[in-house]
Amino acid sequence: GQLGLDMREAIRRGEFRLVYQPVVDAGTGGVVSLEALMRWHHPLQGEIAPGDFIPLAEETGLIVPLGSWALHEACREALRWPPHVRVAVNVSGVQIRRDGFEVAVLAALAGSGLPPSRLKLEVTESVLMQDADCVLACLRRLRALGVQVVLDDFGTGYSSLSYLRRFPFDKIKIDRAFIRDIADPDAAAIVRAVVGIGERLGMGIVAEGVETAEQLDLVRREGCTQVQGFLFSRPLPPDEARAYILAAQ
Ligand code: G
Ligand code: G
Ligand code: MN
Ligand code: NA
Repeated sequence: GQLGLDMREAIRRGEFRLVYQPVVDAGTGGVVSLEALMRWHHPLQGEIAPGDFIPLAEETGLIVPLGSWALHEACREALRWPPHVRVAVNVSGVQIRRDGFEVAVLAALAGSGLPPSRLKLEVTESVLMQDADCVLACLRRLRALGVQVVLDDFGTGYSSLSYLRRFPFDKIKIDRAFIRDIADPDAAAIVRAVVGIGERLGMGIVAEGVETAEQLDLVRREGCTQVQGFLFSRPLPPDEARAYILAAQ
């Protein structure tokens, strides 16, 4: 379709931007990292959300250059933040299964000068489902360099627990559907169980989609270690994100 054709040109014209959403320590309230989220500023259609162009980019293969661009851009931006603050980049399955993914990550780090320990990669379990051996080996090598690997959208797939055994994730991000419903004792019980699994496996738990003070109180009580959501901030353009970090210190 037209959007797919537009996308190739759009990369070249710089129509893609990253916005950054803070992730906060559940205990101290300090900013620990920011998640980079892609936006497309289309000249005619205005801002297009990733849900509408990432699947297309995956079909056309453009997710590979687009994903490399995002890695470079996010690493470059993170260098402007205090050194304890990490940047998280979402990685698509198509992108990670292609040869050259590891090289692209290393190039983004080397090109920006960002230490590997300041980069987090967010992957969903679907990333690990096909060609899993090669993907896992690559993620293990990156992790050995200090790059953190986060399991995103946890609880939405159908075989999550087996992946927890196959890869030493640094963190598990509980899908926001569970946080939305956390006032419901059943949803809270699931969050508590995931926190327990995380503790036994040495993986911290991030609660995403925290929108209210009540939800924050409940995810804290259930033992989530980090929180993210509109209660703290929407995803912000680079300058506003930097100001947020500095103001929160
Ligand atoms: O920001 P928003 O809620 O619209 O993001 C919707 C989805 O798009 C999320 O699941 C997010 O992981 C995905 N997404 C956002 N930015 C990127 C990106 O840079 N790469 C990939 N692969 N996915 C992204
Ligand atoms: O799938 P992934 O976790 O990468 O998606 C992140 C998406 O979640 C972003 O598009 C972001 O805009 C969205 N998001 C972040 N915080 C909140 C929130 O508090 N409520 C809702 N509804 N969406 C959120
Ligand atoms: Mn994510
Ligand atoms: Na998520």
